[in-house]
Amino acid sequence: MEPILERTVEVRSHLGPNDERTLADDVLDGLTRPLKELPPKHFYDALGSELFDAICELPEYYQTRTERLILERHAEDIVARTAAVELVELGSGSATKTRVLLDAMAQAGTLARYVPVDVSATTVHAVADLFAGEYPGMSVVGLVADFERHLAHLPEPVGPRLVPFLGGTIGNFPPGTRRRFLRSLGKVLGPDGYLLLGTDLVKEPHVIEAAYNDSAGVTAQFNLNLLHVVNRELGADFDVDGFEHVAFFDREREWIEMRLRATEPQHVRVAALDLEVDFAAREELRTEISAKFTPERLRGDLEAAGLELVEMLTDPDELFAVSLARIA
Ligand code: SAH
Ligand code: AVI
Repeated sequence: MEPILERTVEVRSHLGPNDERTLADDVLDGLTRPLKELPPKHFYDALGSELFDAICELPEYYQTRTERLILERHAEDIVARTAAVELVELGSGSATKTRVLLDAMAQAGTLARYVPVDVSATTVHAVADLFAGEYPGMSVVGLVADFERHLAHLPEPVGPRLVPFLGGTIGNFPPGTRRRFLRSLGKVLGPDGYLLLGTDLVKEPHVIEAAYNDSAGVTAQFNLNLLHVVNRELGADFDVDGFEHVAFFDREREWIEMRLRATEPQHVRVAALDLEVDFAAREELRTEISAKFTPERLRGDLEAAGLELVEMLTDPDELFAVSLARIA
């Protein structure tokens, strides 16, 4: 007789209908500063998540295919070394590369549970439904949550944990916050867990800049979508056509900056905040930094966060790295 496999699928939301993912606070703080700025987590409404998936397919955006290649080469070893029975994935998005890890765990017979965590409700629901159907015997607990605020709501471990944080998303934190965030992962990992961290590597600036200035203009749409999000969620009246996409590599800080530049002076009202904001002609709003790593930068960040670099895996062209780390 076939064994009866117990599996459950559940999605828990820690972002209520009126929780604009801290958007109101971030807009108030960010648009009243001398250098205007908004954090990148607000890109990811349903359209923003779709646009990010389209970016991952672009010829210029080498990150996704390279990270997948590294995972394909090493998934079996990673699973054997970590003895993981569950994946707790931060910023999972549509989790296409995660399948490589889930397949390796299923093959090893250790796969018990998948916990995708993302601010994008649409992607968490879609991934939970899709993966539950594809991996019989695996439980799924999806968390619609902000990984900067809601890590305490993760379910108790069911055994050794692997925590993938892929795509280079760690590079989207400013340096101080990045180390603080990595430190907060210690509790999530526990004594026998491992972090699996994807980082984009420092390389020729023109290669990096091309990845954020693609010829099809998808990254520009992704960047500009942030203004649509603020218009819709906070009743703002940004004239989106009056802004242009800017992305450049800061060689000193070794990070990409994405900005939105007002082509002409623009007065914006944010109704929900009773806020009026002026943009001068050519004034810029910073929307994202995307830090690129050297092995030293990576080791330094991990050490400062109380983590130990166990192994750094890279591709033959050293474009991207996937690293295993655990509590020091
Ligand atoms: N891991 C996927 C997606 C990377 S895109 C990949 O490698 O392709 C970054 C993802 O992180 C998006 O899905 C976005 O919604 C999510 N994200 C960004 N900031 C977040 C936050 N503060 N909390 C939870 N998820 C966040
Ligand atoms: C999610 N994150 C790692 C992407 C990056 O490359 O920094 C987001 C992105 N921004 C523009 N293109 C892609």
